Amino acid sequence: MLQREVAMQRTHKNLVVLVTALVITLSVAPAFARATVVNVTLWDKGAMSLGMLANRPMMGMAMGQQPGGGMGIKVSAKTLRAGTVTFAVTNLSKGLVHEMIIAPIKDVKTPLPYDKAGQKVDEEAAGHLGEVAELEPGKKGALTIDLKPGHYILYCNIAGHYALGMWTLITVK
Ligand SMILES: [Cu+2]
Repeated sequence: MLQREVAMQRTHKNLVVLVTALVITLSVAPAFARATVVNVTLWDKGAMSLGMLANRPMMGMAMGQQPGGGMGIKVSAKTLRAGTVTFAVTNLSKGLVHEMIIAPIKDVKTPLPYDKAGQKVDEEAAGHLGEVAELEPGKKGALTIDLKPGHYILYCNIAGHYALGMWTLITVK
C-alpha cells in the first residue's frame, strides 16, 4: 500500500472515531447538563412562639427523630441522584435570620458534634461541604455542589436553631 493511502485510511479512521465520539457526547450530554435543583425552605413559627421552646433546647437532637421544634428546613426532594445539585434556598421567616449548611453524615443516628455553650454545631468537626449563610427574612440564596452517594444533613447553625429542629436529612444515590 502506498504511504499516502495508509495516511488517508488513518485519517478516515480518526474521522469515524471523532464522529462517533461526537454522537455519543451529544446524546449523553443533556442528561448530565441538567443539574438537579432542590428547593429548600427555611421556616419558623415566629419569634413569639419560640420563647416557649427555649426551655427545651436539646429537642430534636437525636438524628433518628423527626424534628419537632418551632423551626425547620423543608426540601422538595429527600432522595437525589449523585452529581451536580443546586440548592435553591428561601428564608420564609418574617423575623429571623436563617441559613443552610450541608454536611455529610456517617449514619442517620449519630448527632453532629455540638458546642453546648455556643448552642451551635461544630461546623469544622462536622465537615461542612458548603452553605448559604445568614439569609435575612424573605431572602433567597443558592448553593451548587457535586454530591457523591451517601447521607447528608442540611441544617441551620444560627445559635440554638439546630437543637430546635432546624435540620433535615437527604440521601444521594
Ligand atoms: Cu435558623
